[in-house]
Amino acid sequence: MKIDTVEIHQLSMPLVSQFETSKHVERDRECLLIHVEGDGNEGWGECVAQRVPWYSYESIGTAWHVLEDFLVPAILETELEAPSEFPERVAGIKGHPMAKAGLEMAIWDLAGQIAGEPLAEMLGGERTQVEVGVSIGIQEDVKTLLEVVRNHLNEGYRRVKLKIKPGMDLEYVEAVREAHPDLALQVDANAAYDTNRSKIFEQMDQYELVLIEQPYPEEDLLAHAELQARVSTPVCLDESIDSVTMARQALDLDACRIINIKAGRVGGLTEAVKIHDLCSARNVPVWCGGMLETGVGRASNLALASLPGFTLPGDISATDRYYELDVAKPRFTLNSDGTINVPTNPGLGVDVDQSALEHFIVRTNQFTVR
Ligand code: NPQ
Ligand code: MG
Repeated sequence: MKIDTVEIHQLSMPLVSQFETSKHVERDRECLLIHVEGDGNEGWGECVAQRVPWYSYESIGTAWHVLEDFLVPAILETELEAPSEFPERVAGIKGHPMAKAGLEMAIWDLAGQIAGEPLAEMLGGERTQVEVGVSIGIQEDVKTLLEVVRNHLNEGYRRVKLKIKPGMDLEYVEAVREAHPDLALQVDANAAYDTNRSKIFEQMDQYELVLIEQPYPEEDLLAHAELQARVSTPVCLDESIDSVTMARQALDLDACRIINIKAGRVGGLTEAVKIHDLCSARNVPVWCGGMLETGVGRASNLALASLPGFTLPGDISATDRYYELDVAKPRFTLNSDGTINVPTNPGLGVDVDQSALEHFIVRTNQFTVR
């Protein structure tokens, strides 16, 4: 396939409710949508970098720059046999995994359109439905959190992840566990804890959580290994795992027993599948993380989560948990068994709604040959 046109759109989409983590509060999801054309077909991709680089060093601004100045020129008008060739094509450009993953996703979609094959099938997916859960931002008090949890359970979610931060942790977890003794419950600290604060996680063992996600700063694998040796709850890494190499080191160190896979964090679906394969070979459960994606990124997550090693529910909620109006059609809905259907149309299996898109565009740039 040969790509002759690339368009980058910066979007700003209002969230149904604000999302608060240990590091940042977001009210509007800003992201980049990438459109590629080639061989008479088109593909869409989503770059999950955010306006503010609180989750990782990438931002909308750095991704725009790296796409415009380095990534798009590296692939325009050159022959690509398969999307899996993309990572080696851009290997000379260090870092910036979210920028790379956004463009790679568009190339996967394009390849799927050309081949008439759904993304899930191209990646080796086996499920037609995937188990999902809901990620709940930090709430102002325990009472509010209990109401929010109750509402999501009424909607049909069967797994709940609570965002925590120092001072807003044990009391919240205890209250939710008390109200819902059998709920699949897990926590995510987004690297907010000091490494000498392991006591709080030792105390969490009594609440029988599915996992504790990224308690410590991402660079510190040893601190996570020390924690895993002290607690019986599995430690799960998110921010720390930016490649299959890092995943191997984390597992060798016993720094985690579960891995959250996000294609955006690791440079694309090709690398994400490699991490999945490594973990499957070692019997380490993985699950698909989320970045408050639009329907474009959500479709990609569903395809990825259909691979056999994704044995824990993903942070992939129904569209209406995040957006009143989305750029992609159809919207994703929750089935009564707490699953969402994996798209079956070619590529990502969703269409971008031009009028919705225009509603959210902040700026656009087009790159084309001749
Ligand atoms: C995580 N996601 O697992 C992330 C982090 C996160 C679903 O918990 C705007 C855009 C707000 C991206 C908040 C979930 C966000 C965001 C949190 C990503 O760590
Ligand atoms: Mg996380």
